[in-house]
Amino acid sequence: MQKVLVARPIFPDVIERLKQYFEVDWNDGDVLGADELQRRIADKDGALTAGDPIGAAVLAAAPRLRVVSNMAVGYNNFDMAAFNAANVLGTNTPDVLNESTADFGWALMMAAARRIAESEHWLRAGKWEKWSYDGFLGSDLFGSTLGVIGMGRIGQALARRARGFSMNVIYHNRSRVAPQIEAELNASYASKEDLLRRADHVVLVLPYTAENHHTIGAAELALMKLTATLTNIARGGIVDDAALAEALREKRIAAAGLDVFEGEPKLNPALLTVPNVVLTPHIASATEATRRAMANLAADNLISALGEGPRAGCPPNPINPDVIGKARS
Ligand code: 8YV
Repeated sequence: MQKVLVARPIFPDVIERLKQYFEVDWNDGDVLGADELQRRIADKDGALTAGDPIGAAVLAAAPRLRVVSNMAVGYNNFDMAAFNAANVLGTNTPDVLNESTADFGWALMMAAARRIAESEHWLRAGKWEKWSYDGFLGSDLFGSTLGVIGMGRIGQALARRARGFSMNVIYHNRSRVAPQIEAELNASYASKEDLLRRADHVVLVLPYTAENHHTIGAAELALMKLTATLTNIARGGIVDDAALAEALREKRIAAAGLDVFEGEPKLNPALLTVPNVVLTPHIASATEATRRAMANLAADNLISALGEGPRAGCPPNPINPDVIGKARS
Protein backbone atom coordinates (compact mmCIF):
# COMPACT_ATOMS: atom_id res chain seq x y z
CA MET A 1 0.00 0.00 0.00
CA GLN A 2 1.24 3.51 -0.80
CA LYS A 3 1.92 5.83 2.14
CA VAL A 4 0.64 9.36 2.60
CA LEU A 5 1.21 12.07 5.17
CA VAL A 6 -1.67 14.31 6.21
CA ALA A 7 0.24 17.21 7.71
CA ARG A 8 -2.67 18.87 9.52
CA PRO A 9 -5.73 17.93 11.56
CA ILE A 10 -8.66 17.61 9.12
CA PHE A 11 -12.14 16.03 9.18
CA PRO A 12 -11.78 12.44 10.47
CA ASP A 13 -14.14 11.09 7.79
CA VAL A 14 -11.75 12.40 5.13
CA ILE A 15 -8.95 10.50 6.84
CA GLU A 16 -11.17 7.39 6.67
CA ARG A 17 -11.59 7.93 2.91
CA LEU A 18 -7.82 8.11 2.49
CA LYS A 19 -7.37 4.95 4.54
CA GLN A 20 -9.37 3.03 1.90
CA TYR A 21 -6.40 3.54 -0.43
CA PHE A 22 -3.34 4.36 1.63
CA GLU A 23 -1.41 3.81 4.80
CA VAL A 24 -2.05 7.19 6.42
CA ASP A 25 0.32 9.02 8.77
CA TRP A 26 -1.94 11.73 10.20
CA ASN A 27 -0.65 14.63 12.19
CA ASP A 28 -3.65 15.35 14.38
CA GLY A 29 -1.67 17.74 16.58
CA ASP A 30 0.27 20.98 16.35
CA VAL A 31 1.70 22.32 13.09
CA LEU A 32 4.76 20.27 12.14
CA GLY A 33 8.09 22.08 12.36
CA ALA A 34 10.39 21.91 9.33
CA ASP A 35 12.52 19.07 10.74
CA GLU A 36 9.54 17.00 11.82
CA LEU A 37 7.82 17.53 8.47
CA GLN A 38 10.94 16.33 6.63
CA ARG A 39 11.23 13.34 8.91
CA ARG A 40 7.62 12.27 8.49
CA ILE A 41 7.38 12.90 4.75
CA ALA A 42 10.64 10.99 4.00
CA ASP A 43 9.03 7.61 3.23
CA LYS A 44 5.76 8.89 1.72
CA ASP A 45 4.34 8.69 -1.80
CA GLY A 46 2.03 11.66 -1.29
CA ALA A 47 1.09 14.36 1.19
CA LEU A 48 -1.86 16.56 2.04
CA THR A 49 -0.95 20.00 3.36
CA ALA A 50 -2.72 23.21 4.30
CA GLY A 51 -0.28 26.06 3.94
CA ASP A 52 2.77 24.04 5.10
CA PRO A 53 5.91 25.24 3.29
CA ILE A 54 7.13 22.67 0.74
CA GLY A 55 10.38 23.48 -1.04
CA ALA A 56 13.47 21.80 -2.46
CA ALA A 57 14.73 20.51 0.91
CA VAL A 58 11.45 18.76 1.74
CA LEU A 59 11.21 17.25 -1.74
CA ALA A 60 14.83 16.06 -1.57
CA ALA A 61 14.11 14.43 1.78
CA ALA A 62 11.25 12.43 0.24
CA PRO A 63 12.55 10.57 -2.82
CA ARG A 64 9.30 8.62 -3.38
CA LEU A 65 7.00 11.63 -3.08
CA ARG A 66 4.95 12.17 -6.26
CA VAL A 67 2.22 14.58 -5.20
CA VAL A 68 1.48 17.23 -2.59
CA SER A 69 -2.17 18.21 -2.35
CA ASN A 70 -2.80 21.60 -0.75
CA MET A 71 -6.12 22.13 1.00
CA ALA A 72 -6.30 25.73 -0.22
CA VAL A 73 -6.72 27.56 -3.48
CA GLY A 74 -3.57 29.60 -2.81
CA TYR A 75 -0.34 27.65 -3.07
CA ASN A 76 2.34 30.21 -2.31
CA ASN A 77 3.54 27.72 0.32
CA PHE A 78 4.75 25.55 -2.59
CA ASP A 79 8.03 26.34 -4.33
CA MET A 80 6.74 25.41 -7.78
CA ALA A 81 10.19 25.66 -9.39
CA ALA A 82 11.35 22.95 -6.97
CA PHE A 83 8.24 20.87 -7.69
CA ASN A 84 8.91 21.09 -11.43
CA ALA A 85 12.61 20.29 -11.04
CA ALA A 86 11.74 17.19 -8.98
CA ASN A 87 8.76 16.18 -11.17
CA VAL A 88 6.45 16.34 -8.17
CA LEU A 89 2.84 17.29 -8.80
CA GLY A 90 1.19 20.03 -6.75
CA THR A 91 -2.59 20.32 -6.52
CA ASN A 92 -4.93 22.88 -4.93
CA THR A 93 -8.66 23.33 -4.21
CA PRO A 94 -10.08 26.10 -6.41
CA ASP A 95 -13.73 27.05 -6.94
CA VAL A 96 -15.32 25.23 -3.99
CA LEU A 97 -14.50 28.20 -1.73
CA ASN A 98 -15.41 31.06 -4.08
CA GLU A 99 -18.81 31.96 -2.64
CA SER A 100 -17.94 31.53 1.05
CA THR A 101 -14.81 33.61 0.61
CA ALA A 102 -16.68 36.30 -1.32
CA ASP A 103 -19.36 36.39 1.40
CA PHE A 104 -16.66 36.86 3.98
CA GLY A 105 -15.03 39.67 2.00
CA TRP A 106 -18.34 41.49 2.19
CA ALA A 107 -18.67 40.79 5.90
CA LEU A 108 -15.25 42.32 6.57
CA MET A 109 -15.81 45.25 4.22
CA MET A 110 -19.16 46.05 5.81
CA ALA A 111 -17.79 45.62 9.32
CA ALA A 112 -14.97 48.04 8.49
CA ALA A 113 -17.20 50.59 6.73
CA ARG A 114 -19.84 50.55 9.48
CA ARG A 115 -17.39 50.21 12.38
CA ILE A 116 -19.03 47.08 13.72
CA ALA A 117 -16.08 45.58 15.61
CA GLU A 118 -14.94 48.92 16.95
CA SER A 119 -18.38 49.83 18.29
CA GLU A 120 -18.91 46.36 19.71
CA HIS A 121 -15.66 46.58 21.69
CA TRP A 122 -16.78 49.97 23.01
CA LEU A 123 -20.16 48.57 24.00
CA ARG A 124 -18.63 45.54 25.74
CA ALA A 125 -16.35 47.89 27.63
CA GLY A 126 -19.47 49.40 29.21
CA LYS A 127 -19.07 52.79 27.53
CA TRP A 128 -22.58 53.10 26.05
CA GLU A 129 -24.52 55.64 28.05
CA LYS A 130 -26.53 57.59 25.49
CA TRP A 131 -27.36 57.78 21.78
CA SER A 132 -25.43 60.43 19.94
CA TYR A 133 -25.89 61.76 16.43
CA ASP A 134 -22.23 61.36 15.61
CA GLY A 135 -21.50 58.07 17.34
CA PHE A 136 -19.49 55.72 15.13
CA LEU A 137 -20.25 57.44 11.84
CA GLY A 138 -19.11 55.23 9.00
CA SER A 139 -19.47 55.26 5.25
CA ASP A 140 -22.12 53.78 2.96
CA LEU A 141 -21.63 50.83 0.72
CA PHE A 142 -24.87 51.39 -1.17
CA GLY A 143 -24.21 53.50 -4.23
CA SER A 144 -20.46 53.74 -3.57
CA THR A 145 -17.51 52.63 -5.70
CA LEU A 146 -16.07 49.18 -5.10
CA GLY A 147 -12.47 48.62 -6.20
CA VAL A 148 -11.48 44.98 -6.60
CA ILE A 149 -7.79 44.21 -7.03
CA GLY A 150 -7.50 40.68 -8.41
CA MET A 151 -10.43 39.74 -10.65
CA GLY A 152 -10.12 35.95 -10.57
CA ARG A 153 -12.87 33.59 -9.52
CA ILE A 154 -13.20 34.96 -5.98
CA GLY A 155 -12.89 38.57 -7.13
CA GLN A 156 -15.69 37.97 -9.61
CA ALA A 157 -17.90 36.33 -6.97
CA LEU A 158 -17.29 39.33 -4.75
CA ALA A 159 -18.03 41.85 -7.51
CA ARG A 160 -21.23 40.01 -8.48
CA ARG A 161 -22.66 40.81 -5.03
CA ALA A 162 -22.16 44.55 -5.61
CA ARG A 163 -25.23 44.74 -7.85
CA GLY A 164 -27.53 44.44 -4.86
CA PHE A 165 -25.82 47.48 -3.35
CA SER A 166 -26.00 49.53 -6.58
CA MET A 167 -22.25 49.93 -6.48
CA ASN A 168 -20.05 51.14 -9.26
CA VAL A 169 -17.44 48.38 -9.73
CA ILE A 170 -13.91 49.08 -10.91
CA TYR A 171 -11.18 46.46 -10.94
CA HIS A 172 -7.51 45.96 -11.51
CA ASN A 173 -5.99 42.68 -12.60
CA ARG A 174 -2.84 41.45 -14.38
CA SER A 175 -4.96 41.34 -17.52
CA ARG A 176 -8.48 42.46 -18.35
CA VAL A 177 -11.20 39.86 -17.96
CA ALA A 178 -13.35 38.90 -20.95
CA PRO A 179 -15.79 41.60 -22.13
CA GLN A 180 -18.82 39.43 -21.32
CA ILE A 181 -17.61 39.08 -17.69
CA GLU A 182 -17.06 42.85 -17.46
CA ALA A 183 -20.59 43.32 -18.81
CA GLU A 184 -22.11 40.76 -16.45
CA LEU A 185 -20.40 42.35 -13.44
CA ASN A 186 -20.90 45.88 -14.74
CA ALA A 187 -17.22 46.35 -13.92
CA SER A 188 -14.69 48.55 -15.64
CA TYR A 189 -10.92 48.14 -15.74
CA ALA A 190 -8.67 50.69 -14.05
CA SER A 191 -4.96 51.03 -13.40
CA LYS A 192 -4.03 50.25 -9.80
CA GLU A 193 -3.35 53.93 -9.06
CA ASP A 194 -6.62 55.08 -10.63
CA LEU A 195 -8.55 52.44 -8.71
CA LEU A 196 -6.96 53.47 -5.42
CA ARG A 197 -7.82 57.12 -6.04
CA ARG A 198 -11.43 56.44 -7.02
CA ALA A 199 -12.62 53.53 -4.89
CA ASP A 200 -14.59 54.02 -1.68
CA HIS A 201 -13.96 50.41 -0.70
CA VAL A 202 -10.91 48.50 -1.90
CA VAL A 203 -10.83 44.71 -1.64
CA LEU A 204 -7.73 42.59 -2.31
CA VAL A 205 -8.33 39.18 -3.86
CA LEU A 206 -5.09 38.49 -5.71
CA PRO A 207 -2.70 35.56 -5.27
CA TYR A 208 0.55 36.10 -3.39
CA THR A 209 3.58 36.10 -5.68
CA ALA A 210 6.95 37.81 -5.45
CA GLU A 211 5.58 40.52 -7.78
CA ASN A 212 2.53 41.06 -5.60
CA HIS A 213 4.56 41.55 -2.42
CA HIS A 214 3.43 44.82 -0.84
CA THR A 215 0.97 45.63 -3.63
CA ILE A 216 -0.36 48.00 -0.99
CA GLY A 217 2.30 49.97 0.87
CA ALA A 218 2.68 53.53 2.11
CA ALA A 219 2.66 55.04 -1.40
CA GLU A 220 -0.54 53.22 -2.38
CA LEU A 221 -2.28 54.02 0.91
CA ALA A 222 -1.46 57.68 0.29
CA LEU A 223 -3.47 57.57 -2.95
CA MET A 224 -6.63 56.33 -1.24
CA LYS A 225 -9.47 58.56 -0.06
CA LEU A 226 -9.45 59.58 3.59
CA THR A 227 -12.88 57.95 3.85
CA ALA A 228 -11.92 54.71 2.09
CA THR A 229 -11.74 51.20 3.53
CA LEU A 230 -9.27 48.44 2.63
CA THR A 231 -10.12 44.75 2.95
CA ASN A 232 -7.57 41.94 2.55
CA ILE A 233 -8.91 38.41 2.09
CA ALA A 234 -6.00 37.39 -0.15
CA ARG A 235 -2.67 36.72 1.55
CA GLY A 236 -0.42 38.26 4.11
CA GLY A 237 2.47 40.06 2.43
CA ILE A 238 0.26 41.65 -0.22
CA VAL A 239 -0.17 44.52 2.23
CA ASP A 240 2.66 46.18 4.11
CA ASP A 241 1.04 45.73 7.53
CA ALA A 242 3.33 48.23 9.28
CA ALA A 243 2.47 50.93 6.72
CA LEU A 244 -1.22 50.07 7.01
CA ALA A 245 -1.21 50.27 10.81
CA GLU A 246 0.37 53.71 10.56
CA ALA A 247 -2.13 54.91 7.93
CA LEU A 248 -5.00 53.69 10.11
CA ARG A 249 -3.61 55.32 13.21
CA GLU A 250 -3.17 58.63 11.39
CA LYS A 251 -6.64 58.24 9.80
CA ARG A 252 -5.16 58.49 6.31
CA ILE A 253 -7.77 55.90 5.40
CA ALA A 254 -10.94 55.32 7.42
CA ALA A 255 -10.79 51.63 8.26
CA ALA A 256 -9.59 48.19 7.25
CA GLY A 257 -10.75 44.60 7.41
CA LEU A 258 -8.02 41.97 7.49
CA ASP A 259 -8.27 38.19 7.43
CA VAL A 260 -4.63 37.57 6.48
CA PHE A 261 -1.36 38.95 7.82
CA GLU A 262 2.36 39.09 7.19
CA GLY A 263 3.91 36.32 9.29
CA GLU A 264 0.56 34.94 10.52
CA PRO A 265 -0.46 33.54 12.92
CA LYS A 266 1.69 36.26 14.49
CA LEU A 267 0.49 39.79 13.80
CA ASN A 268 2.30 43.07 13.56
CA PRO A 269 1.59 44.32 17.12
CA ALA A 270 0.78 47.80 15.80
CA LEU A 271 -2.38 46.39 14.20
CA LEU A 272 -3.64 45.25 17.58
CA THR A 273 -3.53 48.76 18.97
CA VAL A 274 -5.42 50.64 16.24
CA PRO A 275 -9.19 50.68 16.74
CA ASN A 276 -10.30 51.16 13.13
CA VAL A 277 -9.38 47.71 11.88
CA VAL A 278 -11.39 44.48 11.99
CA LEU A 279 -9.12 41.46 12.47
CA THR A 280 -10.04 37.82 11.82
CA PRO A 281 -7.79 34.72 11.92
CA HIS A 282 -7.73 33.63 8.23
CA ILE A 283 -11.27 32.26 8.21
CA ALA A 284 -12.70 33.54 4.91
CA SER A 285 -13.29 29.99 3.65
CA ALA A 286 -14.37 28.69 7.04
CA THR A 287 -17.92 27.47 6.68
CA GLU A 288 -18.69 23.87 7.54
CA ALA A 289 -19.78 23.08 3.98
CA THR A 290 -16.86 24.79 2.28
CA ARG A 291 -14.12 23.41 4.50
CA ARG A 292 -15.61 19.93 3.98
CA ALA A 293 -15.65 20.49 0.22
CA MET A 294 -12.03 21.67 0.32
CA ALA A 295 -10.89 18.67 2.39
CA ASN A 296 -12.68 16.22 0.12
CA LEU A 297 -11.31 17.88 -3.01
CA ALA A 298 -7.80 17.77 -1.54
CA ALA A 299 -8.35 14.06 -0.86
CA ASP A 300 -9.69 13.52 -4.42
CA ASN A 301 -6.55 15.15 -5.81
CA LEU A 302 -4.28 12.98 -3.68
CA ILE A 303 -6.14 9.75 -4.42
CA SER A 304 -6.27 10.23 -8.18
CA ALA A 305 -2.72 11.59 -8.48
CA LEU A 306 -1.48 8.41 -6.82
CA GLY A 307 -3.39 6.30 -9.35
CA GLU A 308 -6.29 5.26 -7.13
CA GLY A 309 -10.06 5.77 -7.08
CA PRO A 310 -12.51 6.54 -9.88
CA ARG A 311 -10.35 9.25 -11.52
CA ALA A 312 -7.07 7.34 -11.24
CA GLY A 313 -4.28 9.30 -12.91
CA CYS A 314 -6.45 12.40 -13.60
CA PRO A 315 -6.43 14.61 -10.51
CA PRO A 316 -9.03 17.38 -10.84
CA ASN A 317 -6.78 20.31 -9.95
CA PRO A 318 -3.16 19.87 -11.05
CA ILE A 319 -1.08 23.04 -10.69
CA ASN A 320 1.80 21.76 -12.84
CA PRO A 321 0.17 19.09 -15.06
CA ASP A 322 3.29 18.81 -17.24
CA VAL A 323 4.98 16.61 -14.63
CA ILE A 324 2.19 13.99 -14.70
CA GLY A 325 3.62 10.70 -15.91
CA LYS A 326 7.25 11.82 -15.59
CA ALA A 327 9.65 9.87 -13.41
CA ARG A 328 10.59 11.47 -10.12
CA SER A 329 13.91 13.28 -10.23
C1 8YV B 1 -7.20 28.05 3.51
C2 8YV B 1 -6.96 29.97 1.86
O1 8YV B 1 -8.09 27.66 4.50
O2 8YV B 1 -7.65 28.54 0.14
C3 8YV B 1 -6.85 29.40 0.52
O3 8YV B 1 -5.96 29.83 -0.23
O4 8YV B 1 -6.39 30.97 2.15
C4 8YV B 1 -7.80 29.29 2.89
O5 8YV B 1 -9.02 28.94 2.28
C5 8YV B 1 -5.87 28.26 4.14
O6 8YV B 1 -4.96 28.71 3.19
C6 8YV B 1 -5.30 26.99 4.76
O7 8YV B 1 -4.87 26.12 3.78
